[in-house]
Amino acid sequence: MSENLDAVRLKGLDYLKASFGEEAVERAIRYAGDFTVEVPAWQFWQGFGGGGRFDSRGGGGAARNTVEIAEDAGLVHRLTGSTPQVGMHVLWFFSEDGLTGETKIAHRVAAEMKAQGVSLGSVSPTYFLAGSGDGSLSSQDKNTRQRYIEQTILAAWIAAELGNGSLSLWFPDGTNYPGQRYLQDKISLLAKGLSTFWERTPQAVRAKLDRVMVEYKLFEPGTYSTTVPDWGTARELARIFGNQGAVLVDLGHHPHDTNVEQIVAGLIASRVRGGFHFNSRYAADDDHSVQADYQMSRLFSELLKGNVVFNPDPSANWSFALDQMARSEERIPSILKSVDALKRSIGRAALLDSEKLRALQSGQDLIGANVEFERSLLHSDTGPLVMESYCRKGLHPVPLIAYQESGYQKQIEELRAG
Ligand code: PSV
Repeated sequence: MSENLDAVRLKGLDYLKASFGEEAVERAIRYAGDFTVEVPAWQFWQGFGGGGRFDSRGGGGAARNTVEIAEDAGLVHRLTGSTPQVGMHVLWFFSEDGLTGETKIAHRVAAEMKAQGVSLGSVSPTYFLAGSGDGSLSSQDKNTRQRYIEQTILAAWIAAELGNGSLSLWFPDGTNYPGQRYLQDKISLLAKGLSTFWERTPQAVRAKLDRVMVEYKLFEPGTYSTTVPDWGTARELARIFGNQGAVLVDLGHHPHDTNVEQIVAGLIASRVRGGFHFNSRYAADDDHSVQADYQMSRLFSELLKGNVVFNPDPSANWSFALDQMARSEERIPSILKSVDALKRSIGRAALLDSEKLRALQSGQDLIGANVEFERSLLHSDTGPLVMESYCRKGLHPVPLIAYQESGYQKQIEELRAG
């Protein structure tokens, strides 16, 4: 098998060099190798149902607790060398009762991650568990709002002290029927709650935070209205946090066929800081693994063009995380597949001959520009250069195969059964 892989890698690289030139291929190998992405703790975990949301077929061996999540995340990072951080939800992973987060538990989980060679990444306060039926920060109940403000302050502290400095906010706030609530009340309360959170967060914590990301979602769980439905609303709310405010783009939160790269391009051009939750929206949400499709390459093309991936100034870079949770599949292969898809996509974007494209654009050669764009972003097979990027790190050229050959899946299925 590995001899065959070597042949595929080497012949594939020859083909790519002949098509795009040595320099472009080297750049693409470097970008594919250097690209890192945060993995979501919840993907490894058995506690949360998702994937065609409520599907529970298959996918044995899910982690039962944070120690096992750390083991799985550590393994994924050892196989890929590209997933050093793990995204966390306070009320899922740092709480006994799902209502209050505890710093003691956060410290313990951070140590569990460290023991496996990974660390805490972005932190989400978790606004969608018990008691948020009428919303979180937009609830009519003062105590509920208060509880979630406290929760957000705590999440900020954890993100600043134990995580990567990114606070990630997604609100399940919305309504099921017209008239259920005044929509203006909901958005005003939510904005007020965020302002109060920010005012009350100690300056030392605020200073250590890199960014506060506001995520939007067109639908769900509210079936009639969603309080933060689009990037514009998220942008307005992010202003509360000044230079630290950012918009989080989650691919699964748009209608099918939305031109998400147009949204991303607009945010970058307006110098709005950003973050990404990668997934595919086949489930009309964030449940499925990333697809290395044309759109994913186009997104990376905008990100590279905007210099928000490998910018030497880290604050200029967007933050990149996977957000997937499908119960119907084996968890670790699903993550490995996503990492591979992202690397293939950034590789395609890196192959683009931007000078040639510019010349075609200047000459208003619409079809010529489109053909040139598609040559790298749609038609190229970047698998061989992704393999090469792994080989250069001393890793197996295909982490998914290394995983399948390791016997780990069988081991966790037996060990964690029941
Ligand atoms: C909401 O659907 C979401 O996309 C948010 O990012 C949450 O943090 C994540 O999924 C997990 O439910």
